[in-house]
Amino acid sequence: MAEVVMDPITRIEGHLGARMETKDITTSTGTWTIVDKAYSLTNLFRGWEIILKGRDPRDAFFITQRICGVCPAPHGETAIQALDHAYGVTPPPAAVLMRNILHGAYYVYDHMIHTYLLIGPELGVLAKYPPMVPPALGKKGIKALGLGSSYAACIEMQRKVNRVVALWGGKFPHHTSEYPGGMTVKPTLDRIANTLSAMTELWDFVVNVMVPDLMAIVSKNDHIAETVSSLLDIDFNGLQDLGQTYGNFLSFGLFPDYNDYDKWVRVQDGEEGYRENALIRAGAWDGSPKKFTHKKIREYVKYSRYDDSATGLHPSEGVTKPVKDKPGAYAWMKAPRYDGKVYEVGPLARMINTFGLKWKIDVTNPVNGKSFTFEWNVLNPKGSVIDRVAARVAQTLLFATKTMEWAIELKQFMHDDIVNAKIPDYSYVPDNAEGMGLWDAPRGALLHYTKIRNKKIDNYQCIVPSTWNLGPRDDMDQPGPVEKALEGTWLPKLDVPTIANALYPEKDIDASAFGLGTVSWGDALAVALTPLGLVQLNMEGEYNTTLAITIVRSFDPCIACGVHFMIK
Ligand code: NFE
Repeated sequence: MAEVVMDPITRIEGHLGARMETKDITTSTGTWTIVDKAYSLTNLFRGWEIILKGRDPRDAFFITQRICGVCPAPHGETAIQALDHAYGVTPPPAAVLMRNILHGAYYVYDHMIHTYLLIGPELGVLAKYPPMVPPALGKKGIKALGLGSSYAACIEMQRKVNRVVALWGGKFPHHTSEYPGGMTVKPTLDRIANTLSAMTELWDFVVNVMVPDLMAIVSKNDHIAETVSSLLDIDFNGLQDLGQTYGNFLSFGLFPDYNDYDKWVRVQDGEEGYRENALIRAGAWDGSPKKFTHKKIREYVKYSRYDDSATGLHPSEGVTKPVKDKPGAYAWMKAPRYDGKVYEVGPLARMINTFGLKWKIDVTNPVNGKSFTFEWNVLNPKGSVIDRVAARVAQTLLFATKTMEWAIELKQFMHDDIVNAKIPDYSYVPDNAEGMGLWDAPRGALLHYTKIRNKKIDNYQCIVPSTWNLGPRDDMDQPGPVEKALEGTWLPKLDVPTIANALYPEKDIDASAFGLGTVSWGDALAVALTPLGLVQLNMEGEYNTTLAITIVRSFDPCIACGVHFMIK
């Protein structure tokens, strides 16, 4: 058994590492090193409780958006939903639509950035040089995908869609326009028109670039999987074999229907349900659809750097006592579980809970009448790298279309002043109250809980997507989703000449000519190689970790968000 450490894992948000214990398996084609046990190292403590405790409860909307520069908007939304709930107010139809438009546009930005800027280079790499294959295979004509031009175009598209978020948010990141029970912006014709024109361009990008890029990845993957399988005489399906978890998928729901907001709220009250009138449903899929209730959520800390008294608690009762040197603990995240089981959250969870294992997304751009159909059969019902990417692409298409539809629907409320529920006045804060916000951020199910005492925050808690996906083992010793996804992954051992040839297959390299024989393979080199979309090495440079790191990235980790925080 060897220990392989990937730390830092780059091209994600925050400070993540993974420690892997290996074992060797022998097949007819040779001996391979695979991951036996994996440990997700969330190397960050942030202490937001110190900032939030004793504050005006409304500040949570502004402050929690600073948890993360990637997903500020969902934290704002979830904080505001917790405040709506605590205030006992529901937003009027125009406010529900404007919130949906703001977050619909935000989602397009977020899923696009992951598809191209964060995991995109990997998918090109895998298509070009599947790392377990001898570099010689690379010379047999497997070509790069040429995703580079889409990568550059995505940066410009991102700018355009973030303008839409700012139209409704006042600014982005860290929008300012939501208020308990509603919005502080008005539905105006210029906002609606600008939204429609920008989203039409984005819709074209999704249909003409993003979906074809996904299909190109699929077809190259099929080709590689076939080649690898026949050359090595193994059963290998490529990206669909990589990164499976437990087959349990959790979502809280997203984009409520303004005509039926009660159904949305009842789930905040603890009722079991699907929020089926929302565009994305709540659910706890475990092979078949199951209703969701937040009452089944618990957090465990056996392997987390928190006092054991915090274990097994519902978020409304949680305690956080950090213990820096706790024996056996290896994470700053807690381990959230649903009904005692491990659930994956995120784009795939949303799609499966809403559409099952076969998706047919028929959309029509309401501005110009262009139609498009996206179809996908989930390739691995336990989850995989390619299914997660496909789910993001499907949602980008769906949400880009819906954002336009909501903007058109909003026109009927344009001359309406009712963008806020009735609360006594803008300075009103309830004396004592509790509220639960349940939303889905791009990386998955997001929960904020606020407890107000004497008009101040007495207790605030978040359970965020990356905590579900990247958290450590729980008290029952069940590995978290990413840990589970890593186990069984191939980690081919490489020597320096092999690495050199993998990097530059067109040249028959004498490694010493590059001075590679004398390079110290530290994390700096691993980091440097990663953005080039080439072979990724563990810190000692002995193992090729490209597959492992691709699996981790397919979850779109965010450690800044995921490190649990709590105020009491
Ligand atoms: Ni910081 Fe986030 C999202 C939230 S989560 S990116 O999406 O909430 O891990």
